[in-house]
Amino acid sequence: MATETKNLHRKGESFIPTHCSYCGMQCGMNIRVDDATGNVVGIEPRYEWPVNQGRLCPKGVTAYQQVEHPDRILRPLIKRNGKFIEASWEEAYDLIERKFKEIATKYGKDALGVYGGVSMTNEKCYLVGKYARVALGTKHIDYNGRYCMSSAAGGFNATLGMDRGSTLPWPDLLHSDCFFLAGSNTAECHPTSITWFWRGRDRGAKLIVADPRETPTARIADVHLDLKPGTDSALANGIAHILIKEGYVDNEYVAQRVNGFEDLEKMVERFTPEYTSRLTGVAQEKIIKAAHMYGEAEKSVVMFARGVEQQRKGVDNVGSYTNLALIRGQIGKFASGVATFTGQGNGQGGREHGQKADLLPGYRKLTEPKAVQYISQVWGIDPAEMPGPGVSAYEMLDSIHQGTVRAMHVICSNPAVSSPNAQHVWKALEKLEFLVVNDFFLSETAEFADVVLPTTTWAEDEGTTTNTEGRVIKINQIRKPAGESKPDWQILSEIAARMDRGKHFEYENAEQIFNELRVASKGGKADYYGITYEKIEKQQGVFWPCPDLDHPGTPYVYQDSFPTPDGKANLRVVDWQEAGEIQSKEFPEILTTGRVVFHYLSGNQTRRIDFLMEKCPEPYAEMHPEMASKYNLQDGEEVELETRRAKMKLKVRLTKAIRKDTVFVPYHWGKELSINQLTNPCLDPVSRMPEFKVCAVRLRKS
Ligand SMILES: Nc1nc2c(c(=O)[nH]1)N[C@H]1C(S)=C(S)[C@@H](COP(=O)(O)OP(=O)(O)OC[C@H]3O[C@@H](n4cnc5c(=O)[nH]c(N)nc54)[C@H](O)[C@@H]3O)O[C@H]1N2
Ligand SMILES: Nc1nc2c(c(=O)[nH]1)N[C@H]1C(S)=C(S)[C@@H](COP(=O)(O)OP(=O)(O)OC[C@H]3O[C@@H](n4cnc5c(=O)[nH]c(N)nc54)[C@H](O)[C@@H]3O)O[C@H]1N2
Ligand code: SF4
Ligand SMILES: [Mo]
Repeated sequence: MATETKNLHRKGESFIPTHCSYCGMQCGMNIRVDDATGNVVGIEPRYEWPVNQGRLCPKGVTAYQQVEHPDRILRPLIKRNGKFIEASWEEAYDLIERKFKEIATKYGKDALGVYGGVSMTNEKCYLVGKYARVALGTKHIDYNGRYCMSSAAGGFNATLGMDRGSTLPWPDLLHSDCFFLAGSNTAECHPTSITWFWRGRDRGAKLIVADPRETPTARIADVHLDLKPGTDSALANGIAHILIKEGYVDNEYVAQRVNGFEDLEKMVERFTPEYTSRLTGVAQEKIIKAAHMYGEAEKSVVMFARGVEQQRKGVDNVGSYTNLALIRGQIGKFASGVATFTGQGNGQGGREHGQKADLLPGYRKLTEPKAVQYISQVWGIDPAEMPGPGVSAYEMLDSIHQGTVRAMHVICSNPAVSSPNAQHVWKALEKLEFLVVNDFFLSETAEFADVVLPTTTWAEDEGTTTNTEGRVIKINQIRKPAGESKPDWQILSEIAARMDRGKHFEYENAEQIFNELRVASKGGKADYYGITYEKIEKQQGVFWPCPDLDHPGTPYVYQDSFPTPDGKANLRVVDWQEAGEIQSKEFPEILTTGRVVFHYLSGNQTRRIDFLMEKCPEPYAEMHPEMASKYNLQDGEEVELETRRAKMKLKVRLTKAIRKDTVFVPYHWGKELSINQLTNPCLDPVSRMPEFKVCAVRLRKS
């Protein structure tokens, strides 16, 4: 446990420093604990923490209310005759052992699937990968980050040679001259970041926002590029065209550090402002103004999020925007570069250490024999036993329909709400012969389960996460686990023992797992070997890569070269392509989905917090009054939205802050309120990211 400090404001209380349970900002906060009961009673921001400097958002200030919440699952649940009955851990484990062994014997080990998540610490995420491959022996493992960071990962790997979400530490933003934000609603989704832009603007920095909606983020922009959903690579190519034509290219940087400039120059030749405007729907003057603003800035940062990534061409979009920073010579320098906003709390670390279908710890590839050899030795198994690469999250759920995966263990995710084409996914979950879910609140996915295992919340265990900057930080244990709940690492280790693999999972605490992870990541791209719990505490976090104990960590990556075979970055030269589904006579409008400030992801955590539900109780269809009048709809009336997959009813919310051809619906609700019933499971060919951000929809007054 971390050092406690007495709360000077309230007698009988202590403060324990930790970080928020929600987004990738991982804001620093102190949890208030009642000394007499040991219960969590409140939260206060940490002023000394460099990323949020005393600020928290509405989710952050209420995060503590999860810990003592009456909805917590306190004992294992087993479904009998369609109803959950409380059971002992032994009973639950007996059943899991019997079913997993039966199914593996009958259909092979690959019939077992593991579906992980990155609201967990690095220690737990690492162990989920090891559990799938060593305890269950299956190749079928993937995780919810597939729907989140996979296109950023694919784009950065291809252009920069490595997948670290940010090339610079956040406090640098204070010194940047221009921010180019694409598909990020920072004000609602990474609220404590927006102040970095406000403070920048106070000293004259410019803000450019590319978003089909005039979000609270776009409202403060110097230029708002209100593009049609699905046209990002066209917009980025159009900006590159102007930068090249008007002499904004850093020729020296490009000559020394970048491949593919001539090809890019040739390809973007046709992306004149006129052509770009026609494709994207953004006025030519705005495109030109944005290009000049970005081109003239000495220190600029291109930043993006799911708006550009959750598309069939998410990887291309990431590459096309990264091109801008590369031709301007911005990457690897102070207060400039490129960054994607990490979504979930440990969206960065959780994708580095082997939860992904094709990756082993430290970003090692399962397809590389040397990597398999090394990790097998760390895990104490024969390399021949290591399962090969599996398939992506949506494909794994889909494969249940083919009988490929027959049992599944979902750990820290709610795919019944978060997956595209949700009704198809519900049928798959129903079809499973056996489903185990680890969660602390009964989720829509857990309702399909045969066994639900109660886990601890983030406040009841310790470990590390890696924030949006790439800074590895420490989550501290605040109180003892509620009821009979256990940390995920302990549950997985105990099931491993039941699967006769206990000797590979002998851990007494999270730190032992971290020490194994350090060794497993050693020599990989995401090298954590030099990071220890003490060092994190001493240095306010440690940026990876950190290859040895004397190494201070790496706040700035790519200062001298890129981790590619020739040390140079590769421009992504891609023409623009249509979205997977485009408007037609039958489905004439565009549907896009995303978030609101008051809810988090599938909503399983935030729909239980009174304050947040009062602020935003249900989903709605946000549209322009001109679109509404076409369908004779008024504010507050019910509209039926229908896509090729399903239809549902929602209340209309009118706003002029959205394109006239686009409907926006937040996705934080399940069952009949789930907009994912309508979304398109069309996948990016590289990242296997579904196209949550664009599909064709029709409206009917209901
Ligand atoms: N309040 C809140 N905060 C969160 C979360 C949450 O659920 N709630 N979740 C966290 C997680 S896991 C994530 S991944 C992040 C997500 O953070 P963001 O990516 O910022 O959030 P989204 O609302 O998904 O999408 C951002 C914007 O993309 C725009 N957009 C839609 N289509 C397009 C397009 O084709 N091109 C462009 N350029 N923009 C488009 C939308 O209008 C939206 O404003 O937030 C994190 N923070
Ligand atoms: N239409 C549409 N769909 C989307 C998106 C979109 O923009 N539009 N965005 C996608 C994105 S970016 C994301 S990240 C996904 C998220 O999708 P999900 O992963 O399904 O969403 P969460 O609500 O985070 O689910 C996490 C679950 O784990 C539980 N949990 C939290 N911490 C722990 C823990 O430590 N251990 C265990 N065992 N359980 C824990 C929570 O209670 C919750 O039930 O949704 C995706 N789906
Ligand atoms: S910005 Fe993210 S990390 Fe910070 S308080 Fe809000 S949800 Fe938590
Ligand atoms: Mo996400």
